[in-house]
Amino acid sequence: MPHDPSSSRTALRICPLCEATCGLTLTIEGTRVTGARGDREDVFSKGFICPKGASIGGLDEDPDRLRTPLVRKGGVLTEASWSEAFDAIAHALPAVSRDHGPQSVGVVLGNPNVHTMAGALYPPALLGALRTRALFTASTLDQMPKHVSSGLLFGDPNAIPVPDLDRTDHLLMLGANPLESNGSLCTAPDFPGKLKALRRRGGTLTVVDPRRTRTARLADRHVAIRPGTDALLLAAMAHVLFEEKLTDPGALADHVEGLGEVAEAVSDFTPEAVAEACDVDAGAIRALARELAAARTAAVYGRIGSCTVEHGTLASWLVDVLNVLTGNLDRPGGALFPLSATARAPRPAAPGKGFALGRWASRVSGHPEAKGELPLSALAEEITTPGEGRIRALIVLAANPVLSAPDGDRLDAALADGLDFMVSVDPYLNETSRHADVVLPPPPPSQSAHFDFAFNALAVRNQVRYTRPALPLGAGRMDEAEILARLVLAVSGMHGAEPDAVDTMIIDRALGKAVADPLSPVYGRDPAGIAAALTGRTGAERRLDLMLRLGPYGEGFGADPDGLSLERLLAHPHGIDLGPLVPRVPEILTTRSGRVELFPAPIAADLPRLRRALDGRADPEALVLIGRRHLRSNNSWLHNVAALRGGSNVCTLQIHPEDAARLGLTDGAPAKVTGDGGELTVPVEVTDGVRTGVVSLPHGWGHDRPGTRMSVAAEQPGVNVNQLLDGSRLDPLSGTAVLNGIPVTVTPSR
Ligand SMILES: Nc1nc2c(c(=O)[nH]1)N[C@H]1C(S)=C(S)[C@@H](COP(=O)(O)OP(=O)(O)OC[C@H]3O[C@@H](n4cnc5c(=O)[nH]c(N)nc54)[C@H](O)[C@@H]3O)O[C@H]1N2
Ligand SMILES: Nc1nc2c(c(=O)[nH]1)N[C@H]1C(S)=C(S)[C@@H](COP(=O)(O)OP(=O)(O)OC[C@H]3O[C@@H](n4cnc5c(=O)[nH]c(N)nc54)[C@H](O)[C@@H]3O)O[C@H]1N2
Ligand code: SF4
Ligand SMILES: [Mo]
Repeated sequence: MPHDPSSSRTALRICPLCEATCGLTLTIEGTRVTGARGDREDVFSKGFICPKGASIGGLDEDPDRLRTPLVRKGGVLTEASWSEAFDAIAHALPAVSRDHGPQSVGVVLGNPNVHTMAGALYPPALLGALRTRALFTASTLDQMPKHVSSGLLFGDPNAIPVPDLDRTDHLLMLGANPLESNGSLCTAPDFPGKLKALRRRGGTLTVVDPRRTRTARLADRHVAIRPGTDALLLAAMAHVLFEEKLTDPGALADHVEGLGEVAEAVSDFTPEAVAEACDVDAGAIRALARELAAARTAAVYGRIGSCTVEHGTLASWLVDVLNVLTGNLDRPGGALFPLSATARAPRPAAPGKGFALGRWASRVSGHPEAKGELPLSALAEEITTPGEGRIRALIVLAANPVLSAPDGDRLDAALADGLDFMVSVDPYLNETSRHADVVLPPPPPSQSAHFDFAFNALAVRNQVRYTRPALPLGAGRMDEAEILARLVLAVSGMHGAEPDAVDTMIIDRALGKAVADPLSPVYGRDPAGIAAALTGRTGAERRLDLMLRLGPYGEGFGADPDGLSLERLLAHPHGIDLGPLVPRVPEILTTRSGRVELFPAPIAADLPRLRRALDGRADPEALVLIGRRHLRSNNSWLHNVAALRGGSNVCTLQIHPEDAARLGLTDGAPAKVTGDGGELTVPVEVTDGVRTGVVSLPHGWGHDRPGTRMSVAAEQPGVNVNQLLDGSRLDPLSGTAVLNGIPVTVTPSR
């Protein structure tokens, strides 16, 4: 049939814009995405869509998106061909590594890597090729405390229990605002609808948040806690459970150790002792604990406001301690471990290797590694501090740390003056990529395939979906998988080889392991024969096929004819439902004891720091800063989509009317905010939606630096909240930046 480029058609595309992973039906006219609606037949999202997903066409065809690689020539970033770009990389990067050692090349991975197939599939090979430990990711601005606590409790930092939203009777949510964020570390399309359904079926929702958010307004009970004190609140709840003999780990009892030690450890965290620090009444804390214990099923769930704080790892640990103590960990209606289609197939329970922290440390400040990463807050000093191992070259994949990490001005200067060479893989010329010597732009979402390797492992229902590109690659475009594969080749002395060579290498390695593994369905078979049986149009698809076929639901290369493969998935364009979450203990545990280690040594060693937080008396006049998210934005890079601008999506300093009156601040007038790392001037928004003693600014703003190409964002640049931080405040166990609960002073600005 002849192709009429002007005709309109539809195509399916999983939305990459947040963790909810909604299935979208795109309207395509010619080569443009002219509309998007929720795919009602999607097995998981069932038609849900939010304003961001609906505006994906505007993002897709944003004229500011880079269309060709940029290469710095005579100091100026200039449009260049792909071969010029990769030649420049192959010329510069291996030389830095050779002359100054592998640690002199740093890698920064940003948030969208968990939203693209390429970002899931190639960074491990890139790091392997570079042999560098200088890895920094958005995780240390985000969920690293949860990884550390899961690593310590369960042996696997990626074994993160998610609240069973569809079945729970009681949800205690701390520091999360899914009505704006659409959920995080809990992949649930239509999170708002699921919360409403919970209440409709007679369940209860408690929200702990210093702001009366849209989520808090939906709740049965809102606890307006003082920022940074959730660990104290949770410890006191655990105390009450022990004191009132309300603990009952249920089916988990045989698989947990350390209960007695936890009881002892929380003995001095009485509700009365924490009440003042948290600014939550002791009676209310007791009630929270009793309700949690009394609920038929319940789940405790903590997110950003419980992670990016002074005691982030302790709070993350206590969330699961409470789930364990009340018998809700690993039971339907509680908090369960998902089993994604590309995970390793479950195997018989056995002790594992456990989780180690601090196997090495950062060069300048000696921050311990966590999960192989160093704190993003320490990147600038690793570039600017002279000495052996100084970072001299940087590869930045889908990250904008100049805005997203503490003290952007310092990092900005370090990127400008401290590097011999920098590569950014990014669709935009923004605050970070403007410093690169080579910018490699991925194609727009419509031209990329999509599979959620990360979020299927955090989803409230097991399911699997895959969408191929809705549109063919535009002229001069390169798929991001190919970009990253060529980057791997360029840094490993194989510049110019076929990018498929990277996938073939990875497939061969995986198959080599599988055929030698007595528990694998392909044990003892010929790897070449299996490799030849893989289907898929691209290296990335062949790798997906391999993972699906060897995964928990896989057809195992003939072992289970009804099992999953890429072919089978392609035959189900709206996805395949794999059922509700099911208990996975003890099979999922990889601790050395083979049990849930409820009181790990690093946690014990950090508790005195929490105890000290009990002593400080709060100054009634002091202000602390917290963040917030707006439904129509996404970190630092969606402010360029005109359709999403305006409304409540503005960069203002929210402050309670009493604080505003005391400080002489008026709504709409500018205020000067000062923190450890600097000061900024921003319009005031007086609102009782934020509690007293707290001010709130969103992050991802501050689009006023020269040399960027984000024209819509630059019209209303806002201010970079992270300039108020100097990068010194970290959660010590995880290296995560303290982004909430920062002391600031606020004065009227003339
Ligand atoms: N004060 C404060 N700071 C925060 C937070 C906070 O709550 N408060 N939140 C933190 C959190 S949770 C996170 S995750 C971090 C995020 O930190 P980052 O990951 O550094 O920030 P993003 O703004 O998500 O930047 C993503 C970059 O990826 C690019 N990009 C978009 N799509 C693609 C793609 O398909 N491929 C590639 N290669 N690039 C793409 C964008 O243009 C942008 O440059 O910010 C953190 N910073
Ligand atoms: N629209 C939109 N959606 C997004 C993003 C976005 O930028 N915009 N970013 C995505 C990313 S990268 C992530 S990680 C997720 C995050 O998803 P969420 O964790 O749901 O993110 P937030 O909306 O920032 O909610 C955090 C809440 O914590 C509260 N808080 C601050 N400090 C404290 C504290 O000390 N204690 C308690 N209990 N609460 C506190 C804040 O007031 C805020 O309401 O959202 C994702 N989705
Ligand atoms: S909720 Fe998230 S995944 Fe769903 S349409 Fe909105 S941005 Fe996309
Ligand atoms: Mo995040």
